Amino acid sequence: MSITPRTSTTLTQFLIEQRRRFPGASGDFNALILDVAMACKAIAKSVAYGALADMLGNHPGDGSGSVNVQGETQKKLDVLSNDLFIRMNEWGGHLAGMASEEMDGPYPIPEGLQRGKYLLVFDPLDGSSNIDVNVSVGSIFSVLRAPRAVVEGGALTTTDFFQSGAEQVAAGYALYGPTTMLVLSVGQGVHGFTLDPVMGEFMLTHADLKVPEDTQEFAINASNARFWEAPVKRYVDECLAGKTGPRGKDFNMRWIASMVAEAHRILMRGGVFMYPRDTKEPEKPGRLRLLYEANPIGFIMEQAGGRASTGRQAVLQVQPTSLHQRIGLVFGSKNEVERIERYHTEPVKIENGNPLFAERSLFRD
Ligand code: AFP
Repeated sequence: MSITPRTSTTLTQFLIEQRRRFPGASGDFNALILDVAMACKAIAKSVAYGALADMLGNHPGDGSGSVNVQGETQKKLDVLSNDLFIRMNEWGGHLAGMASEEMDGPYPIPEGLQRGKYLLVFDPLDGSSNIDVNVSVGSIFSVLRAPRAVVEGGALTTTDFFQSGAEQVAAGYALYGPTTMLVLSVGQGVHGFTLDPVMGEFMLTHADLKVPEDTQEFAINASNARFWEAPVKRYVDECLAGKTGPRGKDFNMRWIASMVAEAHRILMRGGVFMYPRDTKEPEKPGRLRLLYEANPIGFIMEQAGGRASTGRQAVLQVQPTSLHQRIGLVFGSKNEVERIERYHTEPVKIENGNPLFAERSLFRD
């Protein structure tokens, strides 16, 4: 269904129009998305106040630091954003539980509050290493259906969240950049809303976003080059070789270290993002987390005509096995992602005992 952009359409109006497709719908889902949007507005406000509201730096701010389940130092805004997501979403009666990058285990809806039929999974502040340098950060979220037993009062368990990305009911992100935007898919394309800071409303400004199939822009943290697997080295080498290489065209490179900002750039003008599986920490099969980073961004990309992959399979088909599972991730313009997948299936040529692509790598000494 194509939606004509009207900058007078609010997120609420958009959701009501979408709901008309399901005459029997209770309205719970719309109310949930509006609660998520409210959490994002509150986070946007804290991000915007920055040092004025003592929002920069590490949590708890007394120098002792706090560390999340991933072993990462938490910023004050990581902790605040997580609290805002919980507070704004636990009371509405639409959720049976939540899980977040910043919490070790699942968060059940407290006794005395009504339970609902959805689960919410989120990274409350992605790219938070960028906060102190005033570069864009964002929140990423994924909505799943809760198992019936949990909706009916059974205990919430970690395995309730082990649903493949293809099972997501909705996914989206908020980007706290020069403007605050909410980008959302409820499984009918991808739509972008810009926060009108005076009205406090998200307005539909980017209807039916599509990722161009081809691109000349790629994003990867090149400091990891020595840990890349051969197919990734090959792909990057070919991009760097530009017009004189096998691709016959020049490429440009970007790295923000805030995946949500990279995803947004790719939605706007195409590109490919890679944080592939590598050999840097062999016990970790990638840097990014499946349930609250790869799956929601993968859903958005696929809904916008792009592709998201581990390099070996569509990311949305991966069966999760743990809450904070990490995974290699490649997403963006379809033809480029498919090319990278193809390189993963082609046999690596060996010359003098070394993989050919590693030997030719422009990142090698
Ligand atoms: P933080 O939220 O801890 O800053 O991590 C951001 C992130 O998960 C993702 O948004 C970036 O693409 C990636 O990590 C950056 O990782 P490098 O620091 O290794 O480039």
